[in-house]
Amino acid sequence: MAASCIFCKIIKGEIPSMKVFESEKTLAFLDINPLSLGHALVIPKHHGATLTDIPDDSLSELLPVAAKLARATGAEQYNILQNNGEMAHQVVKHVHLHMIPKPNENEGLGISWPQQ
Ligand code: DGP
Repeated sequence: MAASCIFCKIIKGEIPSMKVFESEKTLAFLDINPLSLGHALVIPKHHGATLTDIPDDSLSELLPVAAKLARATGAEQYNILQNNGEMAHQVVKHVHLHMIPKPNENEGLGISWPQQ
């Protein structure tokens, strides 16, 4: 944990968030500035700024959780994005995957977030 990190504060419950998944090593919550309905962030509870700062056993959970959340939105198409460093447009210096669903044509989404 890093005292000044906004995502560590979310993990600790010091800042409110809309949590959509939690396990021992991973947390997912809705992005405060969503690019689409259901835009979620998947983060390791281990603090680290970029991928190389995170142990493999935490890193390896992130993509399966993002896929699980994508499935839960009902979206047939979605983006998974992950930025490392300011030149790569990373703003929050705690590793996170963006899961950004695209609405299905003429249907929208039928989001049903998974149980923890
Ligand atoms: P990035 O550019 O990849 O570092 O994106 C950081 C994302 O984090 C951005 O889409 C907005 C989101 N974000 C920043 N602060 C908060 C917050 O306090 N709560 C939530 N839910 N999301 C946040």
